[in-house]
Amino acid sequence: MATVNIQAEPSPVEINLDKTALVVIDMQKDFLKRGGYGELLGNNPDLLARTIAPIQAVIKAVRDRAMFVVHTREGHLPDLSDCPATKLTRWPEGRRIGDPGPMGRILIRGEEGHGIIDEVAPLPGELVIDKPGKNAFYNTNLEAVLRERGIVNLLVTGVTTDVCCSTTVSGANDRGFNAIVLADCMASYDPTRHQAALDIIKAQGGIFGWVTDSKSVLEAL
Ligand code: TIU
Repeated sequence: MATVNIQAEPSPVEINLDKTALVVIDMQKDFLKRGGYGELLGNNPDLLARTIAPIQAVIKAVRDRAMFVVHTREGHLPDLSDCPATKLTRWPEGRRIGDPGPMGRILIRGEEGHGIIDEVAPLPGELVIDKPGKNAFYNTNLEAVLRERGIVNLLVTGVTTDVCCSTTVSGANDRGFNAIVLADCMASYDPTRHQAALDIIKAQGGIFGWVTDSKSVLEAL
């Protein structure tokens, strides 16, 4: 049993690495590249690029320790049968999930834009969770897989802090997982919302989890 102590806020956190997984949330071209879903929503996807190098460093360290790695992808079936009407129609026609874009149909499974960027691509044997919602626990088998493996701690990275990452952290917390967020491995399309989401996670003695960074995790590993 390898137990390590990670410097974090609001307090240091001790984790057993055998019971810890790295979660890499939605590092998809649709969010990080021009012409994807993120840009369609009015955002600058370049704001997410700063996460790539620190995530690469953490993935490498975690793989070197043979720890479990989970990647997630937000997206929908080609017939959109798993996409709520409210998620479709909130934006004008031509700028909706399923509409054609330069990387294929927006946020549709199997299209180029739905894929994970090459820099942090999953290795064979790593779990890839396809999720229809923001929260990675919603309508997926993530909870079952983590429980089967005895995972209780999640090192959480990816995009975006205030949408898919914060909802997944909240979902993890409700299910009894310790969520430890790596701030430099996570980004929002708005730095103010990034900081606000992190502040909410670590407030009130760590109401949803902990906030740390890649340097502290790499030191602990
Ligand atoms: N819009 C936004 O910031 N994010 C999303 O829609 N999905 C994820 O965060 N992955």
